[in-house]
Amino acid sequence: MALLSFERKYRVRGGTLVGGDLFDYWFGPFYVGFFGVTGAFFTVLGTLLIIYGCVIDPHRSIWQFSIAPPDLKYGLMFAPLNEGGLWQIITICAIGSFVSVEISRKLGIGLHVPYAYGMAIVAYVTLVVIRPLLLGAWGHGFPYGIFSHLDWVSNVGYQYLHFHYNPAHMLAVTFFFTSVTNPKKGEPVKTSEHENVFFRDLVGYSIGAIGIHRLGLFLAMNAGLWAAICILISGPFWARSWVEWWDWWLNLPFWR
Ligand code: 07D
Repeated sequence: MALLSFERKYRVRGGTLVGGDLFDYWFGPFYVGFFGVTGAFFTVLGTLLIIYGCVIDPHRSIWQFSIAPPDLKYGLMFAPLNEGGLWQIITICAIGSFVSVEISRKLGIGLHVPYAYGMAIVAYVTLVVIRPLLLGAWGHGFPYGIFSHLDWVSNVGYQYLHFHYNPAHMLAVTFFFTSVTNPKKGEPVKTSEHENVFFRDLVGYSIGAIGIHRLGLFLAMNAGLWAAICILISGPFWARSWVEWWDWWLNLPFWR
């Protein structure tokens, strides 16, 4: 029995990417599909390994649990399980489960949904795969822990003296803040019509009901994209302080 009346329209055969009819069925409210099977496999294995990592962690507080990547000495090799190997397998499971998604094709909804979702995955993969690969060691990935990943962000930030001067970080932060609905204290969150009117008054152009959503998607996707770029360039393409990067401005010929 469909949960909602319109599910009858969507719960139809076909539209699968891999596996044809084999996994083309629903488990309660969840669509299974080939990627449902791979998704369940990686999620269960990854979660069990995270629990195992917490059990063998000498800390006994959820804030302090941490599963660290291998030491830099292991470079791009596999590390022993209790010396970062666990982090490596959890990373494989995380990526395996994050990419196990095909619901848009199945339901016939727009590909903007997976593109938007994909941007968060791009940021994560940049942090734990692409940047470590470019720097030559898995040890450049961030540790999986609540405080430990915050320490990593702080440490990596200060390696470049002042991360606020990273131009791509500036763009990412601006895009993040522009895509947040943040009414004044005591005021209710408004409808998208409010944003539409705001932009009409600001730039003299009414973008329209669909347009305001397209703008929102553009802002949100760029937030993730520039976040990925800001960390990708830190190290592989710029190894000095981000404050120094701005020297090009001081060196422009017309100041001389
Ligand atoms: C990366 C996450 C996607 C999530 C996924 C799901 C699980 C489940 C799984 C165990 C993109 C994950 C799944 C958790 C369990 C497992 C595997 C989304 C992602 C796929 N910064 N900064 C950002 C601001 C400063 C620094 C991004 C603001 C300082 C560094 C964003 C400020 C210094 C890095 C941002 C500020 C510094 C960042 C993060 C203010 C420190 C990054 C959002 C107001 C001294 C990171 C791609 C993001 C980055 C990043 C915002 C300050 C350093 C733009 C607002 C000055 C080193 N900062 N920052 O990326 O770019 O979302 O990541 O001061 O690496 Mg910053």
